[in-house]
Amino acid sequence: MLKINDYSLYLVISEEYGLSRSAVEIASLAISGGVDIIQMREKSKDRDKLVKLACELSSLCEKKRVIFIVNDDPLIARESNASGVHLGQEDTLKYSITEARNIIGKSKIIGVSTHSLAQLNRADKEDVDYIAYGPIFPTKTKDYFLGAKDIKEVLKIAKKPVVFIGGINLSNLGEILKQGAKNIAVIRGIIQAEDIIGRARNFKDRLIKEKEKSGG
Ligand code: TZP
Ligand code: MG
Repeated sequence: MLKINDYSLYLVISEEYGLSRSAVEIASLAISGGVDIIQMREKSKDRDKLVKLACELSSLCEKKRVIFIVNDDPLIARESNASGVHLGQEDTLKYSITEARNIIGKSKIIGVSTHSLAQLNRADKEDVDYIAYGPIFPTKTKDYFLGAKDIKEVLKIAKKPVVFIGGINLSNLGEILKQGAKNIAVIRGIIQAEDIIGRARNFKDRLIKEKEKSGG
């Protein structure tokens, strides 16, 4: 089973923000640039289209040994043989973590979104494999942001890998790495780059440098 290592670059793909490039094209370029994890996050496609796209992305990622995560729906994750599923707080009202685990199986990855220290604390005690925390910086996807001030506290609390998300770009990345962040997730910072390969590589190079600094 693929697992989430420290200093992972996690790309969340929403085709609608991809400047007319398809999700598969974005994924393929980003993989060439070195992303470690890809999530399909599509909010306006019907189920058939989601399953078809998930299957395409899943086989591409499997070939390239990249982790593939389906957002929102453990059944689609299972149907597409994804590496795992990512659940938002509201998704866990539909599928508890236990139900999601029963659907996708023990060897798969479950990630959960958290937006406060209280949610993070709760998620850390559940049967999840990683925790997303954010939005850290202003982002068009959410109407609020948490700031970088609690990153150290988050990392002190969490025993699971934490992926920081929200408005992360090459200019503010240093600020969160300085506080100890190891994994980052990005949407627009990568998928809206003209040169997706180059941009993913820039992010990944910074993470590799940080890993080397930490002695890993
Ligand atoms: N959850 C918290 S922030 C966010 C999600 C899905 C969106 C991140 O997008 P971007 O473009 O990297 O700010
Ligand atoms: Mg969701």
